[in-house]
Amino acid sequence: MPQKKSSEQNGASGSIDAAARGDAALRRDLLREMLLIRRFEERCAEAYAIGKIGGFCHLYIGQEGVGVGAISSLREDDYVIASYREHGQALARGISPRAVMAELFGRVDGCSKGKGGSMHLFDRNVNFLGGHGIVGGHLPIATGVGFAIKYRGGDQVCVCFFGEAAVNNGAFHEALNMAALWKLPVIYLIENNRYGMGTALERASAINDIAERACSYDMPSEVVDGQDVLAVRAATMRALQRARSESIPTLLEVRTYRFMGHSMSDAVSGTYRSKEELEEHMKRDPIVVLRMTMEQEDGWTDADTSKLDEEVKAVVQDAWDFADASPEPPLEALYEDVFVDTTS
Ligand SMILES: Cc1ncc(C[n+]2csc(CCOP(=O)(O)OP(=O)(O)O)c2C)c(N)n1
Repeated sequence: MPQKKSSEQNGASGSIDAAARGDAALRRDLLREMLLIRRFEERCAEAYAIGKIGGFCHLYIGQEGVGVGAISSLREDDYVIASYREHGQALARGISPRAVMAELFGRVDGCSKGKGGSMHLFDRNVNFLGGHGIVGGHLPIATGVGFAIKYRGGDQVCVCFFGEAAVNNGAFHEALNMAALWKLPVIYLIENNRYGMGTALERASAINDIAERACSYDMPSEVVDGQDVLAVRAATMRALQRARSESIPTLLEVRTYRFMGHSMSDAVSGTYRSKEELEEHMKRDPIVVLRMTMEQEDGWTDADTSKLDEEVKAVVQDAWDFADASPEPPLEALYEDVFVDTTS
């Protein structure tokens, strides 16, 4: 969905919670975005099964409220950087469904010219800085982006998405320590979906309330309900305000759940979590949670949902057709974009 221009954002100085909840039109936009991601990814699973998508592919289904909630509160000139589970964030940031699907199909019209694939979506036109496959590898990059913003005297913010398993990686400590020490405008947003592949958080982390890790860096933090897109928006807006006005970083622990397997190569529930646990979490589908609010507050109906659903399905079909018609990159493209000469 379109992000706000800086002038609009500066004018919104009222209560953050009220701004986060928005009006019926905003809530409809948020629902549309989450539905688009859901339908898009369902088609990704289908495309993977018939060999149109190859390599790794990690679906975001169940976590849509996190990316949509956080990104909807950003300005166009802010930055987003993400891990490999980033299809939803890329779409929410405004990379077109056509360019994302073509990238997944490995085609020349993809946002990374068909050479990145699922884990390496990238588009500098919307300040979407990837798509990174190394767990925690992009956290120092986010800190570097924060440094660049401050060095240039800007008031943009960099939002960095990563999974909870990344907090046990040395890069997490180094990146957050430096951001706190140098007061950099970065929001480190943990998507705590409770599992790193098949390993539960409790089996890998000495601290289970991950937000507490912010104490080590004297950094503000917040625990957020990731299944409530409006709560994610509100928490992100609070962090944005701190980052823009005081250049203070924030650690957000957003608690969510993935409804699918870790990637397309493992079963939905596997042996590491029970069917009952999965079913319990699926009761708090972020799309249903927002829809219920809209039914109560906006007079939203099932017919409205069906109409929106048909609309986004058509967008996804168009993306599929576009991707399918796009050619594969030529062999010579292997040697392009490998090295950028910044000296000339
Ligand atoms: C440095 C590094 N170690 C191991 C891996 C293999 N690996 C890929 S995904 C993953 C789990 C990461 O879980 P989390 O960070 O919680 O993100 P989620 O998959 O839940 O979104 C691991 C260990 C990797 N990609 N990079």
